[in-house]
Amino acid sequence: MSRSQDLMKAAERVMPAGVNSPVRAFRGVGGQARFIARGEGARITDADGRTYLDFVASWGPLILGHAPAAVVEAITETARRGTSYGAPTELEVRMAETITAAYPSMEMVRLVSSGTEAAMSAIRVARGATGRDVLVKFDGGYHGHADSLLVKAGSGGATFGIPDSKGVPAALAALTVTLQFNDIAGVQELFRQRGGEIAAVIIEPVAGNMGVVPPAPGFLETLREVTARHGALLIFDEVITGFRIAYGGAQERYGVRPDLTCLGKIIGGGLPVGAYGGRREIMEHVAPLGGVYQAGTLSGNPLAVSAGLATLAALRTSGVYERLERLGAKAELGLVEAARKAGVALTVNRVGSMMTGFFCDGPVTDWPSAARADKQRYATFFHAMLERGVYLAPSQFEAAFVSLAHTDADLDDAARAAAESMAALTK
Ligand code: KE4
Repeated sequence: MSRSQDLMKAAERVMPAGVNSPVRAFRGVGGQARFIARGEGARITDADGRTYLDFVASWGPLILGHAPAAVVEAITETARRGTSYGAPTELEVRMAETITAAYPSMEMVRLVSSGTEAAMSAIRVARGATGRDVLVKFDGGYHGHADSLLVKAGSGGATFGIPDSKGVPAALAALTVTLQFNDIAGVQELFRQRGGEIAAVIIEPVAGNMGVVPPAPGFLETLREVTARHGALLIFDEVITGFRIAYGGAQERYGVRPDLTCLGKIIGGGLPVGAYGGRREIMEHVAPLGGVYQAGTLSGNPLAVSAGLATLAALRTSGVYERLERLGAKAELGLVEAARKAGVALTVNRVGSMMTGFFCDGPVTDWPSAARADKQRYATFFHAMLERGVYLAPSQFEAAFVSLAHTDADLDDAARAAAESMAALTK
């Protein structure tokens, strides 16, 4: 019996499936979830002392890798002065100034403690500011687990085939309309029919929760034009893409300016931070300025903000995004070559340092095409890589992340493991 197995037996007695977030339980790929004891740079070590090259990066936050010295130092220094006050601190001002400087569309921002809170709050502000109720999202899009967003949701919703969660009142779910990602005609038709009812469209500008799916040329621009024309707000959920695919996120990379933006993950550097923000006249609806209520005991927590500020400072070093692009391209090539040599059907979608290899033929441009991927084959590949010391997301419908801690030698090792694992698929 391994230590992870022992721990999972104890965990299952006191936590649902022994985990605090569903995807960690390995139910999407089967087998024994690894309990992780420590992380260092590009690697994690499990409770049995086995070390893995990590491409999950805590689902995106760890763009610098595990336990970077600057982040550990920032947390330690801040903790020595106290951990939380429930009162404003200078650190929050610096974080808000850093975010609004990097995201010109965010004239004002509110810090919260998770991406879920950011998306939930952004929707409430959009409904409060427009006086409308209908929300539009995309099949396979995941924006956290707020009720209105657990409709045709991606990530765990897609992995476990529960895109529409139990416990969400039908009356509330009916206010969420879903479209297919990249379906420009579908967006135009819906707005032709119901434009006046729609408070907001929320989108991951690069989808990361059906696996990685980039926006088709013109898709984001059309969303921007159609929502503006009908008085609906455009919300970019950049919880994954923010500070990941460019310092200024997807809105910098694609040059499309949303009305509201959600951030998370990287801005906390591995500690709990989320944020939402946008044009001043929209954010002035937020309490205590306006009538849209949102609050949080640990919002803007000094420790978490310190970790985030240290992370964002490191991302302002010149050459960082060129390195992430080069490493991402190298990782993609390793995967593509491994599949080609083994004669395995694989479609790799990549934007910068986030990518997904779908085990299917043909392009993956939306949820229906992503859902064609062979989940069993992904699970077999996942375990073959795990045995070879490479830790991928335990779900076909998630992103793999390269960090600044990954080296060329690490990616050569990962490519070798992929070549062996792909070959094993066809034996
Ligand atoms: P959190 O509440 O998990 O911090 O953020 C929710 C969220 C919002 N928006 C996007 C685009 C997201 O990807 C997420 C969370 N992502 C998942 C994995 N893709 C977190 C991992 C998990 O659920 O355990």
